[in-house]
Amino acid sequence: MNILVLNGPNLNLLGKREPEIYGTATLESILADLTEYANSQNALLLHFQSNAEHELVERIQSILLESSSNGKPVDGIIINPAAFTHTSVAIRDALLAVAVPFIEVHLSNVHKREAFRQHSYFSDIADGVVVGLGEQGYRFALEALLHKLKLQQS
Ligand code: CA2
Repeated sequence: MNILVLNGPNLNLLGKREPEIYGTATLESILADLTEYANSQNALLLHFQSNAEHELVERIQSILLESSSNGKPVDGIIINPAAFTHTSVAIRDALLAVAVPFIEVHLSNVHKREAFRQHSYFSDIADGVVVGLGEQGYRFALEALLHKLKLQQS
């Protein structure tokens, strides 16, 4: 099983700025934990972070090409679209087009923050949403996604 983790703009700064909001873990340490857990479950973790909306759209679209060639198919997606959560119809449309199950993750509790963070272009089409649990949220999302995919396979 191949799981793609997608992270949006500024998440490359995790652990380096604003630890009071986003925690002290770096993106590298979060990915190391996810990779270890994925491997223990015989799954492969793929990761892509970008500050550019079109690059995220292109990475999602590339799943269609990978599935029809001999590339690695993606079975599930964990996405923290970051600021694009609140703005991106383009990333929403790309996820709808590939139709791969996905879980939306937010480190902070967006519902406790500014009003503009309380609308997501993803939550109504996601298989699940994890909000406000910091770095652990990615791990919970991975466990839930693998569980769901295994149930679908059996
Ligand atoms: O809570 C989340 O995970 C967010 O997706 C993070 C986004 C924010 O725009 C969303 O409303 C909620 C911001 C990511 C910025 O990441 C940084 C990490 C470290 C230092 C500065 C920014």
